[in-house]
Amino acid sequence: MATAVTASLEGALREARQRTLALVAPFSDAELERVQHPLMSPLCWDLGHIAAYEDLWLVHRHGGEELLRGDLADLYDAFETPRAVRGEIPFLRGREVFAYLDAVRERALAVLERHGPGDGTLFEMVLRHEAQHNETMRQTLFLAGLPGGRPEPRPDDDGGEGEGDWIEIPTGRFGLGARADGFAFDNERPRHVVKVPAFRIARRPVSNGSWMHFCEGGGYERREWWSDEGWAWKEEYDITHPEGWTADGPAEDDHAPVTHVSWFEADAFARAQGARLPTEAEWERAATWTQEPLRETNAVWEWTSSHFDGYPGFVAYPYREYSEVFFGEAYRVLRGASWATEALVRSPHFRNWDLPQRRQIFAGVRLAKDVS
Ligand code: AVJ
Ligand code: FE
Repeated sequence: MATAVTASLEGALREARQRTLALVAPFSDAELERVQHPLMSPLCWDLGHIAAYEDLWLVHRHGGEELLRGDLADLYDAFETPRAVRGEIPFLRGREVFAYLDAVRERALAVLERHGPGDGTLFEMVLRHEAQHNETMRQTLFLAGLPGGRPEPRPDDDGGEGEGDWIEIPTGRFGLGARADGFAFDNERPRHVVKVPAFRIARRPVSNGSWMHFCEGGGYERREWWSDEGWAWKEEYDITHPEGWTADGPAEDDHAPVTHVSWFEADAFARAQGARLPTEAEWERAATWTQEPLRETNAVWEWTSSHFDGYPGFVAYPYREYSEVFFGEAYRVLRGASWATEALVRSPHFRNWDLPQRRQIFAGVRLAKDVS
């Protein structure tokens, strides 16, 4: 007999799939198979990978059954088959990949009926995985200039009100990370108390208009605003504005948050304003600070100054390759969520990460400052 939990997981799985299918509906098989950008997988690789992940975690690990397509396991494993080679491999194409999605889903629902959801964690993880790949696919659509890669104009647009305002948060201790109950990714735990010195944080993310000023004020030419690594990157690739701008500037409104900037650019911009990027502890303290809420935390991912690392007492779960293999100096943490992030994935505890030169991600900047 289906319990309420089972029924709600079934509904959530159905909705996640409807969103995935709607995202790719406008495209021909050829468009789905093409490598749209060297940094990204063909869209139909993402589709097959979504199915393979669901089969692995729900049917095989949770249900104890054989994989439906064990022969495809390596090909759809992000580590065995890195993005750079995904254009050349014999992944499923055309209607085969949609049939694979359907067949795995049927097996997953049968497992749910037979075994129940367990503590629900693997189902919650698989749901979020599909949603996260929707955002990855939107990054591909953005880079390719295809529909679905840019936000819709916002009806509740407030004209950028409050840009330039700072919120001051006094020195204090707070619990960083997700509580022990409910779903969270391994890297959000354990929750632990940290002391955060007083700081200021901008009420809103930096807008396109402010970034335009930065460009016009020689932002990309003033050596003193850039880190050594950032300057070398900018010179090598001749970067003069955010990804996706034309010679006339941004495609979206002036007061919309600037998007598709690298960590290097975010860091230089902050220095040019006499400010800095927030640490992730500052970001989470501000995002959970009830006295004065941050605005626009769901518009762009926000770069922080923090490297991606495990919290004290970190335990990898359910697999090392979700987070642990990325820990260290190479990656920077982004917080918040973007317009392309499903509600399910949005959380003040969620930690995203990417390399400092990356601009495919829907990333912008929120400034911070010391309290002097
Ligand atoms: C958390 C967004 C960095 O896309 O690499 C997807 C999410 N993990 N499949 C990524 C993820 C495995 C991950 N990010
Ligand atoms: Fe994945």
